[in-house]
Amino acid sequence: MKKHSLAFETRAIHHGYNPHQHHGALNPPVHFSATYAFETVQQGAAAFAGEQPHYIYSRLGTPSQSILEQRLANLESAEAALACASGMGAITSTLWSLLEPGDEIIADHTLYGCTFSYLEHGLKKFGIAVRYIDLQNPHALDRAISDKTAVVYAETPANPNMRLIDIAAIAEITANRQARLVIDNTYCTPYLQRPLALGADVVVHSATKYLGGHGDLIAGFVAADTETIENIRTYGLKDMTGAVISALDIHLILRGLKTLPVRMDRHCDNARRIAEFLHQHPKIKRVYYPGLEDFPQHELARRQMRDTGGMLAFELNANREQSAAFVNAMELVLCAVSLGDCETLIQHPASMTHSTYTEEELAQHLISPNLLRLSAGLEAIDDILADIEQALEKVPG
Ligand code: 3LM
Repeated sequence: MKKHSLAFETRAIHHGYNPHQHHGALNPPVHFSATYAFETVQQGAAAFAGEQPHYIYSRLGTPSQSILEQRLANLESAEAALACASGMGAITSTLWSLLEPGDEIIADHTLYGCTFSYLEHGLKKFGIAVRYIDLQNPHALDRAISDKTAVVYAETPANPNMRLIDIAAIAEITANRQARLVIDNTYCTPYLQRPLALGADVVVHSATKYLGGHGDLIAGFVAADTETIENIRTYGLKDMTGAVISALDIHLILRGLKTLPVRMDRHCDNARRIAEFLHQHPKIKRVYYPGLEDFPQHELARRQMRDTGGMLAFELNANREQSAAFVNAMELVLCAVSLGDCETLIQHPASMTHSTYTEEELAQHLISPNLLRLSAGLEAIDDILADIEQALEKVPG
């Protein structure tokens, strides 16, 4: 059977692993070993010099990590991938590798709270200029980009307000420049969206979310061409961040990937039903979900994503305290940060995931202080809707 003809669902289960080369074990072996023995000093020296392939030390990779990385690269349509200890480990290892003092990074207005904090309080401190623009409008990038711009960075959909970026349109602009386009694909996973195929140069992920899928690990990865990945591995990760993925988490992500397509379909269906329910409810002011017909970028979502995702955001016709009371009234739905878990989770970005922004910065970065964010879980939809309905009944008005 030709490998390239296999569907995503099949590759998520099989790619890069042959049980018959491992005693028939259905699941890849996990190597709980920090270091790897050489037969001779000469062999060790050749491995360190990169002249002879040999695992050296787990900060540089392990055999089980290689299987995971081959699978992730394949699913993201990338040449190579690097697994990391967290999404922030992937983002920081990548950007420390791509940027030099004096460079500029242009980022979209809306970023996950810790990514914003890393740019604002990390990169800036080390002589890198950080500029935020509205990447929903490619012309704005055309005007802003210069020879100093080394990286253009965006999430799509953006966390938490669901703004979409037209990856192909932005990539057309960066392709004619020095700048590398880095896309955080956490919200979509490669099952729903493949930024590299649309022209992006690098993809970063929090694997803590849908890829692991069960809220029991912290991990991340980056995917790109082989040269870029090896630079991030041997410089950004090895020397700058040390954000090494653990052996157990490698196993858990390989396990999570097998059910990713099945789970994503259900996450998408549940999110769509919740968005439609909230959309028609008189106590709801606005719903942000790309699958709604009146979502401003509904057409772009249809073009760029296989389905419209498991995340949504909304505002109540209520003030901040009343919105908090609504969340507190939930019984089944849990008030927690993170996303992509089996459990439906709700949280208040301004005081939780995006509390790294000041009140002024929230406004500048288009994040409403009353916004609530919901990660649709895998429970029966009627149970989720019943819980939301009973909590809404407790909101005055
Ligand atoms: C959250 N997000 O609840 P880790 N990129 C995106 C993310 O959403 C995240 C990361 C990177 C959340 C975490 S907030 C205290 C909890 C789009 C994480 C970072 O390092 O694996 O957490 O990924 O929105």
